[in-house]
Amino acid sequence: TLAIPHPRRRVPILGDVLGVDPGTPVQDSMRLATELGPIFERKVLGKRFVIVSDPDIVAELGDEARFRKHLSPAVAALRAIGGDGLFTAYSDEPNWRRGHNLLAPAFTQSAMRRYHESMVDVAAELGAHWDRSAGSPVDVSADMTKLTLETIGRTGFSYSFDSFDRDQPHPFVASMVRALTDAQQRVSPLTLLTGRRRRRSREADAAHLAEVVDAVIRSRRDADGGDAPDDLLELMLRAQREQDPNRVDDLNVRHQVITFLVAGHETTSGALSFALYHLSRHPEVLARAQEEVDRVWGPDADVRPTYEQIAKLRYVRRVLDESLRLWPTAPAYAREAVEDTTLRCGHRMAAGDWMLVLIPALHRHPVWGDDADRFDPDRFLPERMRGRPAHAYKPFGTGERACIGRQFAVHEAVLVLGTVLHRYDLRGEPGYRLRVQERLTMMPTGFSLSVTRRHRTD
Ligand code: MNH
Repeated sequence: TLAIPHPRRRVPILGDVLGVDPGTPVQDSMRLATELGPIFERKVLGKRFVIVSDPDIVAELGDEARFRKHLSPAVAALRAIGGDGLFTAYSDEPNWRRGHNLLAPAFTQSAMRRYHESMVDVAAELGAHWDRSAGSPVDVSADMTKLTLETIGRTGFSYSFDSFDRDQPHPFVASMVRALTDAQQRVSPLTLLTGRRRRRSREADAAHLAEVVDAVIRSRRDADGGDAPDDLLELMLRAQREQDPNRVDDLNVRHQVITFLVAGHETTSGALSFALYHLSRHPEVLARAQEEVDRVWGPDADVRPTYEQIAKLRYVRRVLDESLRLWPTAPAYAREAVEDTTLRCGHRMAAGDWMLVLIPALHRHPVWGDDADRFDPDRFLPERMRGRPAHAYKPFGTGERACIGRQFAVHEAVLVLGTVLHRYDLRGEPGYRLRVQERLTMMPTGFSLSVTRRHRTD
């Protein structure tokens, strides 16, 4: 089989650790991809990672007859909180297909109508919150996290975290961020040494998440069953009551609720934050996007956009797509060979061998042109997309294990960007340089915006 390049300075036993920061495995790998090319390997303490960003290889790995989702070591570590919920289930675990069959109908494009009014309500609460900021800059990632957690809580589980009424984020968020960071760092040689304390805090976080979720479920079970809300939780509880063949047991319901609360807000929050970052850096893009929202939604300062008025924001959608190109907030997914196979490029894989698709590197591959690092929403104009390989853009993963929440995320993100653009002028801090925090997902940090109302209401 072909040799795969690896970092030049390799240390015995530890592996490829020189110049590597346990806090930034993705950004380190992005750098390595530019040095070593679209397929390379990293070894860490005997664990081997083959990291790919070539559109042809990614297309091949998407062949569901030969490959399937692999749980990377970090995702496998997340089973401590997600169990056999949709995201962390092995494809051959029975609860994956049951959960998928049961919940997929709640994520079709037409199902988004059901969530639309709640999404508008939460976006309006963000507006009220920002209006109260009275001239002092707002912490973008923190506020986007409040907003997206609130949205998935209310739409999925008819549960409010009261995110905008708190000075401190809901403790669920702190536990979640620690659990995600811990899962990511568990594969790093520099953090394996901290043993028991780490395990204790990991167990405490898992217990806290389960406790919050069990309270959500209990409050539903205790409620008068007469007019139960039509949401994700109800889908699962109803299937139990009606002995649906796809019903899942109580433990799996808990895993699904944790999964959706985490997967349903953390990545969308990052996507919104990166989009706002780029808008603050590109006044011409900001002006065009504002012009579009004003035209489609009209000038009324307190407009409540309709469901149909969201998908009409074509330019705002391109801003989102382009943000997810440069900073796909779920930056990697793993694929394993179902049987022994040889890639078209000559690499042999035995059954079970796996590769990690490094999405931000794929999204900056030369097929995107020699200005691939530049933010340019018009790359997503239909006529410019035609020339590009279909598998060069994978922010939502691939195949049957691709993101179930894609339409949800896009509807929510376009709605929120539209609301923010319609309501405010945005100004970033001139000296800010983008810093990206990694916790399995990607999130800008230290990024604040000054927001001022555009349309006077008084
Ligand atoms: Mn989402 C899977 C990215 C929003 C729920 N999501 C995935 C995968 C990617 C992804 C990539 C595939 C991971 C893998 O192959 O290992 N998701 C995103 C991004 C956003 C996003 C970039 C926002 C932007 N995801 C959402 C939202 C929800 C959600 C919103 C729920 C409301 N995602 C999931 C679930 C899975 C998933 C559940 C696992 C699906 C499965 O394996 O069946």
